Amino acid sequence: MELENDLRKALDLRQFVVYYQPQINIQTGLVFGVEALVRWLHPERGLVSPGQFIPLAEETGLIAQISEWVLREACRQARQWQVEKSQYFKVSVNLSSSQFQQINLVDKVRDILRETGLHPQYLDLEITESIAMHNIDYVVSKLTQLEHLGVHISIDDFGTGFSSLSYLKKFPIHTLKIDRSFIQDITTDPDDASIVTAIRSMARSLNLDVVVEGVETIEQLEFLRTIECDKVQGFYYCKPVPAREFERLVVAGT
Ligand code: G
Ligand code: G
Ligand code: MN
Ligand code: NA
Repeated sequence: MELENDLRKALDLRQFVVYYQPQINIQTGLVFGVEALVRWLHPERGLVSPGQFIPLAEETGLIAQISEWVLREACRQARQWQVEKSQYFKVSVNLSSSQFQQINLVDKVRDILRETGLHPQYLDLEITESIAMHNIDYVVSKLTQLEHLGVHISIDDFGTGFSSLSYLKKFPIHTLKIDRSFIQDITTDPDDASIVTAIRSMARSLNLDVVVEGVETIEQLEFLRTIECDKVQGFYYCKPVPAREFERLVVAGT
């Protein structure tokens, strides 16, 4: 209850901050994208993870405003890196399930792109399989409208949703983000290795990109290299960091 009251005031008090985690192409060694991950800087509790407050925001209906703020802030920052640093990263923003259900989602995205000056090809929207499975016809129509805007769509946490794979040919999506639970033991568990190899191969024949999440060790990275999973994200390279630190670590070094 107390947390709920605090959450209501958090936007006005500017307590949210977006962290960024680089996505690297291990073939070229270059950063091609960043995932935007929101945090709540609570005055007493410190840094509150979205895993804790997103569900509360969903319950209380505060999610719409918070999500809109994150989307705008991530687009603004990505555009600023282009203008000030000549760095053209694709920025990935997580869509919550209620955000995806919003009837004016497409208009909102269009308005924010216009307002921030970010070209749609640099925005990637991540939806989870469970969102995607909710109402197939609605999802196909929404994603098609977003695709017409020119933004990219990724399926987040891919492989954990128990969903029918038939949606992969119905939906206009570009990227599968393989869930980090498959990567954790990839060098010791032959089943995980097989699953990731199979997803890679399926994605290639469906003409989908793959990003592997949760890469933490050089051994995992070397294995991924052998199965030609070139796009990775994870603590091995960098944890999610504030924009200024991202600039120091990534932009300055490129
Ligand atoms: O970065 P972290 O591990 O704390 O993120 C925890 C979860 O919160 C992840 O599943 C992530 O996708 C989600 N998350 C992070 N930022 C956002 C956001 O802006 N919107 C939504 N809907 N989820 C987010
Ligand atoms: O659900 P989603 O994939 O959006 O969640 C992203 C979350 O994964 C972020 O909260 C981020 O902090 C976390 N994350 C990113 N890289 C790693 C990693 O290498 N290991 C672990 N354990 N978590 C990671
Ligand atoms: Mn994500
Ligand atoms: Na994920």
